[in-house]
Amino acid sequence: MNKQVFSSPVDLKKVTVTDPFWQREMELVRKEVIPYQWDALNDRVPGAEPSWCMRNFRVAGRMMAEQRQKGAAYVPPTYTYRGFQALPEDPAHPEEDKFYGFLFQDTDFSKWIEAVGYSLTQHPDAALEQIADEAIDVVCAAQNPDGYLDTYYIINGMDAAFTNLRDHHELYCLGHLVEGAVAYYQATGKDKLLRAACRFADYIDSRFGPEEGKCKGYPGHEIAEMALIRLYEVTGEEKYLRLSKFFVDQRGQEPNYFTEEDRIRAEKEGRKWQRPATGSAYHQADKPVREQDEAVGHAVRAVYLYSGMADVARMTQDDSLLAACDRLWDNIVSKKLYVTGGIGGTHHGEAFSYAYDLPNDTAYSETCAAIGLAFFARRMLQIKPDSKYADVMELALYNTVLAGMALDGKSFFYVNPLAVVPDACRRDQRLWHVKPTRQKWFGCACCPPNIARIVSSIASYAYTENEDTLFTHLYMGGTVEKDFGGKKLTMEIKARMPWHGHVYVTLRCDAPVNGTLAFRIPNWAQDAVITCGEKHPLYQDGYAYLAGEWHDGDMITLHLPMQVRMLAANPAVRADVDKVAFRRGPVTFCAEQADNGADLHLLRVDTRYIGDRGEGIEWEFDETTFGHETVKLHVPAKRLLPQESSDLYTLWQPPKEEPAKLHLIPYYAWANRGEGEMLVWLRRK
Ligand code: FUB
Ligand code: ZN
Repeated sequence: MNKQVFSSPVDLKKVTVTDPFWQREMELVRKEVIPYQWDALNDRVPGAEPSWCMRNFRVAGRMMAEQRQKGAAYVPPTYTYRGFQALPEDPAHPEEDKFYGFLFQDTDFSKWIEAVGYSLTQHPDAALEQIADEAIDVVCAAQNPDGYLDTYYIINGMDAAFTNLRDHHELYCLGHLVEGAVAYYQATGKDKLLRAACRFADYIDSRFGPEEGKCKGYPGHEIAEMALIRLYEVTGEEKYLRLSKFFVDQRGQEPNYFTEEDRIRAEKEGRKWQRPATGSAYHQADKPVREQDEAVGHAVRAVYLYSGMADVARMTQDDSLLAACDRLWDNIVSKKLYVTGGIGGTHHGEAFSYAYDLPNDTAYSETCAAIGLAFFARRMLQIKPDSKYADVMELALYNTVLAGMALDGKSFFYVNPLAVVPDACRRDQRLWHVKPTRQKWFGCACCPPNIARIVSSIASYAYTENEDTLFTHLYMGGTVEKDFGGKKLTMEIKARMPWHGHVYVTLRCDAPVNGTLAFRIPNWAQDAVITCGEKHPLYQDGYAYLAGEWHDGDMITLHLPMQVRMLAANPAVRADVDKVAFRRGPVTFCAEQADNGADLHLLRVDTRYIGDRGEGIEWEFDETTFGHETVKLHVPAKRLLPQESSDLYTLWQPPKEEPAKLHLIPYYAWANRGEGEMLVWLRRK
């Protein structure tokens, strides 16, 4: 491992994002998603499933106040299990002192406050900050005196805390709380929530660890691993790094913690115990992490774990852990990644399927999983600046992550299929997880707030830095400041990604500055050209390094050609044999009924007229269809004509086809013009 090249995301306060594409997305989060989410957290969205989140914090806060008042006389509740998702018997009259919602409902707040933090960094807003401060007061009032903070157990009975680490998300709640608290602290300098998060982490640290008498368990849903590293980075407290490393190292060791925990619970509950047939693979705990080489189980959990592993590998310079990360990365990218940057082939367990099983219509491809893949990619980039990570990060971001949110920011996809026939989604139980239109909100609202937090912090995926290098991984218009040995250099970037491949960088500094600027050459940009006066770049692992002395007004120009590319999948992907998909730059395209009529399956791409560099495909910039600039493709095709007889089966005859054009739009923009069919992989002639 070469520590010299390690890097960290730039401080969001040192960045501005002004390019039309990302600014539009960030403004949607700021103006639509954050306020809407706040209403959702407070159960004020008519017709939407209540979140119960802030209500649970208030109930727990009342219990804490009662505890303080009664002192030793306070009798805490004895634990009652009320289901993975507790709902009131009469929705109009929830009981005063009960916990409702999914048992990880607290994280709705944590993700909201995290997005608020990032948004405030770019766009100060006193009114929003006041709402956030008041929300933080409510949350902090719910914290146990010992630091514990998960309202599910505080309300339902603390005696059962940590008895079901596998399913009950306590450490997941810790992780999200930490992420939210750090973001809010970094944005505002206010540390009330950060202190609460530290107290919760300290309490967990006092209960978990290698020392005798401490619990040897680890998160059933990962995220604490990477969150604790963030807490370590912001506080400098080594104990958080040690705890994160403990969770990573402990995972999958024998005797298997989750299996034992389940056996003990069964004994207590008087239930007959059977070893789970699937082992602990769903939770990535079937083997110690350093022995894992296949991405398995719940996809969000998996990529959150791998992100934490990458963080620990970097912090402790652990080569064996990094090697495991690399194996898992390669496994995902070479066998389990959708052409849209999504992951998770099956809705059973919201999980990775086996190698090359990437069905299009029954795909799960959860929005959160694509977000987690971007987390993993950014962390690998922090260890090794290799464009192979950034290429996948970019693919996930521009396609599945953005598809998760409607173009007006008011509705969301949880599942991101690559083939949709709306009627089939209603009639066929195998497709019930697939929605042909975005939903207002979800009882299990993991995805929308996750989109809010990644979009509003997009600059921390675009730029990372170390002492002497500023890395640009994604191109977006705006500015970024870098301190090189006490001297400030600002890059002013003009870019119009993902539609235009020209990037213009102007450097600003008061006095000459020495340092290295590294620019990613995307895998889609064949024959990229970089010009920078007399300086010549050195190329390594997909980055162009420009080093030396910089002066005010120096310019760097990147030309990243964006041909339309017609892609085929490895023939081992049964679902995509004899089909093609289209990309231009980092954007994957799809066909929608709105442009092509119904029965998309009758259209075939006529590949005879398409060249290696996309010759034969017409494309145009289009500002009208979606109200912002996009690109449309027009692909030569044939349409199968209806059969004359109504028989189900007839003797085969050469198909009767008429010439047609397939009109394609960016995948992220699908389902914004009403309900209709959609296809990413198209049959080919
Ligand atoms: O379990 C918490 C979140 O809910 C997961 O990350 C999502 O996949 C959804 O199951
Ligand atoms: Zn989700």
